Amino acid sequence: MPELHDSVFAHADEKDVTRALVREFAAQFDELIESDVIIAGAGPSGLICGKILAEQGFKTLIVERNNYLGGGFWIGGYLMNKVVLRAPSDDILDDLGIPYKSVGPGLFVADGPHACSRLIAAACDAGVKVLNMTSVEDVVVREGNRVAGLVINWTPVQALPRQITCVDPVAIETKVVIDATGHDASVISHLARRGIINVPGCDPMWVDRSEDEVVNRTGVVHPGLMAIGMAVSSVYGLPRMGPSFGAMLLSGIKGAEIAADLIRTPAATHELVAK
Ligand code: 48H
Repeated sequence: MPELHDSVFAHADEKDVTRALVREFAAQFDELIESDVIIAGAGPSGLICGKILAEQGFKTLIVERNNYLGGGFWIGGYLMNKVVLRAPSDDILDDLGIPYKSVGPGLFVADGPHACSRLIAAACDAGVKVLNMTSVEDVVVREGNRVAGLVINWTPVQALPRQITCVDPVAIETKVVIDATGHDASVISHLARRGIINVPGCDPMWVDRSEDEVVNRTGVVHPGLMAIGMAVSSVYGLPRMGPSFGAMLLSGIKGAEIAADLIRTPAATHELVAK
């Protein structure tokens, strides 16, 4: 053991720490002002989608309004941190190295914290960059209302009383925006409030129907804008599935395949709108 007066750590002054923080953040943020794809929401669908796109070499940014990543994947349901999934989602758990238990024919249970942390690590390892504590405030559009980016602001700014300060947001541009914000479909709802698209919200629960439908309807909802995960249910009025997470992962994987095609052939974003 070193003596109390010996320093174990490398020497640094406060200014060095502050400079390291500011310079590294600013350099990364500068890089992310233009990306190949922005995923709004770091729940299970957004994280797995980002992982696959980053693995393919696309510059992938996830914007998440909370400090923590993982969305509803930490807590499976009813404040119980077990995640239930149906086959064939066990293949994805195997790929991610998430331990799980078989509890019935084609029915599996994993620990929420273990599953969620493995998924976050996989996305980060693949090269996904994250702006957390950052909320989507609006969309950027170009000709024909094609979505070309997001308007973002620090999440705590929303908590400031308007009479104290009004902090203008900034905008970031991209080739494809993916709404992975869950029930709220927060990005798509910015088009809905202007009457450009309809967001009916999800239908009552019916797990056996809903998961297939979410995956089937995953895709482009408007030029430049896709929906994955629970946002798909909200946009198409599909039944909800409760705390069963396989469709979130499969929807994210399908969304990544579609986004990759769109990034490679941008003209397709104008035509390929899911019916
Ligand atoms: C930045 C935002 C904003 C915003 C929201 O809810 P999530 O876990 O989303 P999915 O679709 O990956 O998974 C849904 C699943 O968790 C679930 O709720 C299920 C299966 N429900 C079934 C049922 O019947 O209820 O994650 C969405 C993420 C969260 O982390 C939000 O904080 C974030 O998006 N988010 N981020 N700007 N405006 N809005």
